[in-house]
Amino acid sequence: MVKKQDAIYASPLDEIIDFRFDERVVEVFPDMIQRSVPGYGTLISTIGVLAGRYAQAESHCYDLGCSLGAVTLSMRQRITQAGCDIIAVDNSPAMIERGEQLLASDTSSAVPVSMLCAHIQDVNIENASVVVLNFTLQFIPLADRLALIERIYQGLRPGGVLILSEKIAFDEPVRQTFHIDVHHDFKRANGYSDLEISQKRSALENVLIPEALSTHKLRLADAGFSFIDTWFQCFNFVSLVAIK
Ligand code: GEK
Repeated sequence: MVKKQDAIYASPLDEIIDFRFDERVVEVFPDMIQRSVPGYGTLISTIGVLAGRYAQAESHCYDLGCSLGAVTLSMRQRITQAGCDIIAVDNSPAMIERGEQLLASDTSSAVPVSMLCAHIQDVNIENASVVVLNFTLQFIPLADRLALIERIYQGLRPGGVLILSEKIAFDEPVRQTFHIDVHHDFKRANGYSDLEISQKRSALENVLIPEALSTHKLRLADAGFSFIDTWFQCFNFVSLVAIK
């Protein structure tokens, strides 16, 4: 796929409105996420590997907040257990429309995929062996997060896994400053200007609410998960596994 370059925040804007996953974002999304999230490619390919290990025969695998379906396609290539399918969910109609086109051109595997345009808070999770929230929980209102994690726990089979990737915040100011500074260096190294970095940051301020790693781990434990570990971290971007 040819990646169209993200220049959404390249020119000065009179007013910065809250970030939305609309058609303009969809058009540049692969470039935007690759240049903004350190380790994105590693995360996508390794989530496929984890799904390959934890998928159970005759179960559902969920990609919640699937965007264009990068995690779905990676899981699809790695799942070999019989009778599995993937349910990919996003509440952006533009993402789902484009994601369905990309899925239609993927001939790498026969694992069935359904793409749904819905709020993940409304989706029934059942008979699941793998559930992925790859940078999605951070967009869910704080008050809804525990209920969602609890529903995922209830819908997982014993031995099933939740893979949770998030941008995180740090309680200690010195640590917070370090991680934000090096993340901005990462974005500069990928060609974003200071103006783009600062306008995007303002657009995300009320939309992407990061929490501390300890808060995520406590919530997973409160929901009932028995094994919880960080398997990936680069600066303020982490991915956790939680096994039922
Ligand atoms: C990837 N996982 O490429 N219900 C459903 N979808 C939602 C909701 C909601 N309530 N809120 C936000 N989204 C992807 C990347 S992007 C992360 C995930 C980022 C969707 C939103 O429409 C967007 O597509 C996605 O969650 C977050 O691995 O851009 O930082």
